[in-house]
Amino acid sequence: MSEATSNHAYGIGMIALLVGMSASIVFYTSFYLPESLLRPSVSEHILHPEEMLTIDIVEGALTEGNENYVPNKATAVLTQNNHVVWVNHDSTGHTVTPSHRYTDSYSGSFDSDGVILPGESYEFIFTEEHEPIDYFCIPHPWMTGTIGVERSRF
Ligand SMILES: [Cu+2]
Repeated sequence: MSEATSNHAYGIGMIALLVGMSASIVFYTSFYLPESLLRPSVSEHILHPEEMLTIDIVEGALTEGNENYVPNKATAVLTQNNHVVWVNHDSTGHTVTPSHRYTDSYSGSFDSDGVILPGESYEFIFTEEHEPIDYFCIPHPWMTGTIGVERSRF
């Protein structure tokens, strides 16, 4: 009798263990995994490059014919200066708006989303190599610039 009871208890224990394991697998694949796959893993050297690349929106940028985004055709290099900041030194608000929607798989949508007020800035971390992206200012569409992203050669 004792042997039968212990076999029975062992069977229940095994079933409980299997149920627990399958519950963990279901949880892992349906909740944990999709969450962690949402953002790709990006090298720390890309997330924290050596320098930032500053693009100045210069004073007087709103006037057609004046310089606006300086440097106007900029190139960021991954791990070196792919964290880009647009600083508005002008006395009016400006935007940084891509001509064609651009989404970085880590940082999301590239777009200042509304105006950058005087004295304020817009930052974006580019994590992927890309040919020059055209961008402009919504209130002053003659203000245009490009930002390209290259892979480091070292
Ligand atoms: Cu503007």
